[in-house]
Amino acid sequence: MMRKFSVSKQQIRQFETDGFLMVRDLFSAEEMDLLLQISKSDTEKQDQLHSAPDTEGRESRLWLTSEPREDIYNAFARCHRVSEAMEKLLGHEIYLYHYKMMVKEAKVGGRWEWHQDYGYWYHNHCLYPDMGSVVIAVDPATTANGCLQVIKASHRCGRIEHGRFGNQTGADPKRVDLLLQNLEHVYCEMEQGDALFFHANLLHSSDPNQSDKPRWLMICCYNSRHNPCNDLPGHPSYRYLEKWPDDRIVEVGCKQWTEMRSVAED
Ligand SMILES: O=C(O)CCC(=O)C(=O)O
Repeated sequence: MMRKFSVSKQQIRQFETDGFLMVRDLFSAEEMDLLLQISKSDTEKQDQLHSAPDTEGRESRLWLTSEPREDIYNAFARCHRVSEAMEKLLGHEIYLYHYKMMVKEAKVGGRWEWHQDYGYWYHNHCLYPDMGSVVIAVDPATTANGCLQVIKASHRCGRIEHGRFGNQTGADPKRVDLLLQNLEHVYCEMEQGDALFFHANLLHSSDPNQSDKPRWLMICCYNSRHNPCNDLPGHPSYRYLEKWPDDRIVEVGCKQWTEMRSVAED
């Protein structure tokens, strides 16, 4: 059965207070099976994977794009369940900034330093932190395989200084320590199909994957229309977001999966 979701006033208040909102079971098993099968067999995207090694040289890998295409990734990023919820949570008209796959393979997947996404995006000349992301669990994410961690309500502290750690950008560790002494540290364990909406100033990180299970997360990021920024590949300035009906996920996903299989059999 196709899911519907409309964010409630209480959930909007919770997002404003905490800087994040977990929505369990936002996507059905059928939708998640398609995303998992397609993304894990997608040789074109695998070729685009690049690495942002952590300070110990472990592999934190990702592909990232803002390309509008008739594919399952766009169907997730544009579907009403996500795009309308994000618009209500941020309180502004939004557009798709990019979508990406965060790949942490079993045993070798690296850590992500504590950071605010706005710590990165500020340098793209985004004027305001009126931006947000949704994390979609492609694999179950647990403390063992390096689920996302957040510092609750840290989005209200404003932008924190960021520096370089390995090949990553990370928030000032002294300020992170101070925040961890005062605010709640939350491990966001997720089942396949759960979704986590979070604000661009929320501090988040993740541990290396030392388990024998992969941890893939799809993350879709949005900017507000009123927020000017550089027009960069993968980080574009405003372009109208075409929202897709929720049932396009299965429709587009089945078509893409059939095409991928027929190419593989040729
Ligand atoms: O994949 C992860 O664990 C971290 C992702 C992240 O921090 C980000 O995309 O900003």
